[in-house]
Amino acid sequence: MSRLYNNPSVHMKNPELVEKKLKQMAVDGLDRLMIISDFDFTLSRHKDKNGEKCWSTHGVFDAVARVMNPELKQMFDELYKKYFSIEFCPLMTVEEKVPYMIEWWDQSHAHIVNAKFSRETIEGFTSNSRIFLRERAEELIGALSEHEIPLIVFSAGIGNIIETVMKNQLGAIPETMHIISNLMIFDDQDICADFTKPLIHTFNKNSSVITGDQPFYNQIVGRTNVILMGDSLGDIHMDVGVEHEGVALKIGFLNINFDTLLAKYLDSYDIVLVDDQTMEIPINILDHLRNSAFIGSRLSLTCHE
Ligand code: MG7
Ligand code: MG
Repeated sequence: MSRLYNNPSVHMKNPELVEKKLKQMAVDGLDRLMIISDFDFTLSRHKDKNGEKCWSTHGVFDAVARVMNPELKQMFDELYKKYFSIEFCPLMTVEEKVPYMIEWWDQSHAHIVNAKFSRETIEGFTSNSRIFLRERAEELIGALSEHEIPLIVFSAGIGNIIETVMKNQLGAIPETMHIISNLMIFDDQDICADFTKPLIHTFNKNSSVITGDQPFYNQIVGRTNVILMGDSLGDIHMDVGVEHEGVALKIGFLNINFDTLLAKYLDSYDIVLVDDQTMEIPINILDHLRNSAFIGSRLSLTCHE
């Protein structure tokens, strides 16, 4: 098991607690497990192999605007400049950030709707976008599907774009994967005319935005344990309200501002992966849970802090 953690990107505040959670999950077995994951910069890469920044799902519209409507690009840039620093500000509280996030998403979506982009344009730009699944994400998603472990992708990005990326890069979306996100609504001319409500932004990713009867309810009922993955501090409550009374193991990808954010991430996430563009650790954990279903082995961890 030390192999899992003998990795310089892994940081843990409380390795004993991680060990305890893993043990419980191993005892309970894979049929009690589900995964809840963020998409942008969690399932998708933050940087490519050359160290160049990748895009979020909203970033597709920066590219569309750059080509089709430079004035709109200017407006998106101004919004980004103003609000991104608030989203990741280490000094502001979540409560202080929320109204700004609503402003950002509302304005951005209104600009997209006003520009009347077609489905074809959006899908075309998505297929040529710099959104790439993390290294070994395909392998992880394949293993989850093979073991019928539900994967709930919970994103404040744009669900239609996630779907296109998944279809392009995985071939198809497994039956055990479900996307909860902001969706574009197209009119009868296939023009993007609105976004679904309630709006999902960085800091309201919890049961308050999961409305109605979810079609995947049957798949997650009885799944008492959760592995949660995110790259923002707003991702740590994604399991709140999802009925599970067992263990939640939270894995945080810290992509930026390592020095100022690491302490906060260590307080919020069980395992923090610093500047790691791979799904190696989640895969190792899943492998471990699979194997220990037979062995019930004692886990020994070495960590780097
Ligand atoms: N994000 C949120 N919004 C925008 C936008 O209008 N443009 C760009 N380029 N990025 C945006 O998964 C959600 C992530 O997407 C970013 C409205 C935020 O930084 C957020 O973390
Ligand atoms: Mg994210």
